This record gives sequence, C-alpha cells and structure tokens, in this order.
Amino acid sequence: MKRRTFISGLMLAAAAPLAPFAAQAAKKPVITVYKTPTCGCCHEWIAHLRQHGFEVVANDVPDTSPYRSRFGVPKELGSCHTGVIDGYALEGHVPAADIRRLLAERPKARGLAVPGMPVGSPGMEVEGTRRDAFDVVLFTDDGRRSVWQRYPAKT
Ligand SMILES: [Cu+2]
Repeated sequence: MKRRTFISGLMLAAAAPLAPFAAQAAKKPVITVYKTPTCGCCHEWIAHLRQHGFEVVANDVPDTSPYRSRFGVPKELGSCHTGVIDGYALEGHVPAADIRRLLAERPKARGLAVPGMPVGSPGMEVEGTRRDAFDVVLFTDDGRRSVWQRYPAKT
C-alpha cells in the first residue's frame, strides 16, 4: 500500500511539468515574411515552410530592401524575400530543416541567408533541372559569416 502511494506520487510529479511542453509543441513556430506580390518562388518557399510545420504570416510589400535593412541582412546576402522568426532574420530560400536547427541551437547571430536564388533550393525547384550547389550562411551583426549548411549540387 505504501509503495503504491509512492509510485502514484512519482507519476504525478513526472506528469505535471509535461503539460506546458505539450502546449508548446502544439503551437507552431511563426515566421513573418515580407515579399513582393508578384514573386512566385517566394510563394513556393512559404508552401515549403507550411509543409514542414511552420506557420507563416506573409506580407506583400512593394519593395523588400527596407526589410533587409530593418532586420540587419547585409545587401550582398540578399534574395527575393525576407522573413523573421524569434528575432532571427531569414533571407531567401532557407530550407525548413535549417530554420529548425537554428531555433534548437540558438546561435548568437543575426540570421540565416541563402543569397541569390539558387535553382533547386526550396521553392526554386525547376522540373527536369538539377539542383545547383548552395550554402546556407549564418551571419552576425558584426559581419561574421559561416556556413550553416552546405547543399551540394544534385543531378
Ligand atoms: Cu526566390
């Protein structure tokens, strides 16, 4: 009898802190995106993010460059759209997996960028065309850059 009470007490203690975690897991991380209304590949990138469990709030703007400045994305890392999640900037066609890792590891950085618009990056797939090699770049406010993830060309 005594042992039984002890065990159920333990189970209660274990179950209690799980509740807020479950609530957090059910809440999808939200990415706010700034793009131009005519950008088709931006739209495809957003679809990729949604497929991979992100919630996306998309804003059509006449020009995305003010948002790059606002979120600290260097000009030379620029692409066709700018997103932001939890204070991190996301520039261009950054794969969902790399954003997940960013949120898990939380490096001291301004954000991630896939400069330009590499063919074969998420949202830039062209049917019948191979993927170009591209890097996801981690960048900081003080100008440091490092390769967060390397994607080799794929035939
Ligand atoms: Cu694009």
